Amino acid sequence: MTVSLAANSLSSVKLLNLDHVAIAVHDLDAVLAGYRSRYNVEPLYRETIEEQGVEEAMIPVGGSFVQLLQPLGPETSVGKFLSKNGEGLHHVAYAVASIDEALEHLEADGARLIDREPRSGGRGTRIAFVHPGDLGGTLIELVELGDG
Ligand code: CMX
Ligand code: CO
Repeated sequence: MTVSLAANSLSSVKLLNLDHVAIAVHDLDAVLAGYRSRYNVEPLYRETIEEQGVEEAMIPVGGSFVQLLQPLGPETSVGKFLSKNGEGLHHVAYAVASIDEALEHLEADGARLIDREPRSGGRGTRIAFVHPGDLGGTLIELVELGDG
């Protein structure tokens, strides 16, 4: 029975989709205009997320999004990243069925979590970050999609 419990808890934290790749930019309008003219794509959502210190645009590409992030100030996560690295790939985000179960599993597995509790993301999602020092040098965001 222990075996099937372990299998269940692992299947509930499996990555379901590449939800988005996020790119840090200085000028959201300019980069959106570039995506429009070069790649013929349009954002589906655009919103300011004070809690994350960003204005973001979500461009659908197939079953995933490109998330363009402009910082609200130099002391935000993305503002600090930009001043250190310049524009470029900031994080990858994977969809999970249950963010609470995913965080519980990651903590038990010894992951270096940035968030122990989920925060509010765009599109009514619940999100949590895993430190880039944890695995593969990549900042990872987990996303639980809302009902809408
Ligand atoms: N990708 C890869 N490595 C990164 C990174 C990133 N996005 N951001 C920082 N790092 C690395 C740095 O290069 C540095 O490495 P070294 O120690 O080898 O120099 C290390 O991580 C620490 O970096 P830092 O500049 O000191 O930055 P902080 O520790 O202050 O913050 C982080 C880094 C990841 C903890 C912070 O940005 C964070 O909490 N991020 C999560 C929240 C977030 O990014 N929100 C914006 C997106 C919102 C959304 O998607 O909706
Ligand atoms: Co993101």
